[in-house]
Amino acid sequence: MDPLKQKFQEKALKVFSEVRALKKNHGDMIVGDVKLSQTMGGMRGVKSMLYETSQLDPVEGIRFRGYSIPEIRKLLPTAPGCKEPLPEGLFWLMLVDEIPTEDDVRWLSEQWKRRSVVPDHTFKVLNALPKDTHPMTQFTIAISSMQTESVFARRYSEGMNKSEYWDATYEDTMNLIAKLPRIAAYIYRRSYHNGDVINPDISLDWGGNFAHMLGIDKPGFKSLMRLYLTIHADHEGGNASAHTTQLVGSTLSDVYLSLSAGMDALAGPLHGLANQEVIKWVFRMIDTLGTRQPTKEQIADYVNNTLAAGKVIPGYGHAVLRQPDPRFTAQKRFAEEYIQNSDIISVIWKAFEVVPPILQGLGKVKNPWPNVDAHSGALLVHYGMTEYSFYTVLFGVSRAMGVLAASCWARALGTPLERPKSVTSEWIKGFVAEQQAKA
Ligand code: CMX
Repeated sequence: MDPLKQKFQEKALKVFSEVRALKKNHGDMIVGDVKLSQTMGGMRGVKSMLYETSQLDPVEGIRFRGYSIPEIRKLLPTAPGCKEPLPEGLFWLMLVDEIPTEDDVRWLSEQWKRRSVVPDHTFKVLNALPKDTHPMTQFTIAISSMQTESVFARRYSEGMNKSEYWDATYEDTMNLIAKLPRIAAYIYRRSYHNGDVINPDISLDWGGNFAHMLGIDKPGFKSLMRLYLTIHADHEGGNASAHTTQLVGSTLSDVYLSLSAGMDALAGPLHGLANQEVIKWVFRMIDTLGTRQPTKEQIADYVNNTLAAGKVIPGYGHAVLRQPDPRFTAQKRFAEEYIQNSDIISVIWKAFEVVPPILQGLGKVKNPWPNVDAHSGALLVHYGMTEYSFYTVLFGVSRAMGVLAASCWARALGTPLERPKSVTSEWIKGFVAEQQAKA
């Protein structure tokens, strides 16, 4: 058994017994009341999932196995000549709850290289799609098409014992993550660079090789990709992409199917697609105002016009966070350190000053601060990747690490089929009348 799998098995067996005992001995404890506004309002704050790999605090932001973004930037191993963490290190941390050594991440990079071969039919499936198919649609179709390779599906059909589900899911997870950069880069080169595909560089790590295959050679882009792929990986379990992956996985679908579904959720404009919407919005602002260096007053007018047109300001607000997103701050720090004189980044920073008071003034927005998507596109534009329809695929490659590490845990802990209760508006009317009669 490989060393990561062995470590995972040891940890998971321990947590499995603990979780079983907690459920058996304390299963009747009340975790919280559910208000009608939560039932009707997207289930905000309802504690209804077990999800091991990360936890989100409304004020502090994300912690991966207890470590904040500034901490992982300091503690995770890096590539030679790069200060940013290797995403492999974060996957290791999320899966086995330990900061990996340099050797550990080197081993993981090697593993992912070995497992990175994409089946031929996946390229054929992609080639059959119109070139202007949205990259996220191409991405989810490519992931589903590789389900032919699922170890879990094969072993299940051969009558696998449920005690082995975690093992097959681990194999699928490792194989699938390994292949994603290849697929994503293929989609990018096919959609925007006449299908001029770049072969992998086997001397590079997972994120560095992805940057290489995208074909962006500017110094600093590999560092950006390593940071980008690390900070987008996970945001606890309730967000739409993680929750969808978990929900679909709970039916014992394999991770090819559940990740594909999770990526469909990421492709919505209120979730991951917001990263493309931000740059589209900024490009339109620049066009409309006729300047690449708008003043704060001009940006404020543009924001007010967007709101008056009944649209949201992309990249602002969050269902859980109530402070500027530390993932936004990490990207701002990166720009401060590595990038001078970028008009587009300067628009993002001015918007950071202008947008929150305007949103606050609406009196209904719970979080007026920027989220992860407010900054990411400007960094990509700076390095020459202006094709914003592709941005959510980058988010997806990263998010796969978190949701698939969590899928391994779900199988190891025997997380059951999800089946919450729904109610009709008739039921709600009756419930309200009953409560009022009692009062
Ligand atoms: N611009 C304008 N209005 C906003 C807003 C924004 N950025 N954020 C919230 N609001 C509005 C909501 O649309 C809602 O209005 P109505 O009552 O008229 O429907 C009201 O404020 C209350 O919403 P909320 O409770 O503050 O926010 P939600 O938890 O319902 O929604 C989110 C969260 C992210 C969908 C929302 O803030 C939004 O639409 N933001 C813009 C899109 C975006 O950046 N999404 C990416 C989020 C991060 C990610 O998942 O990748």
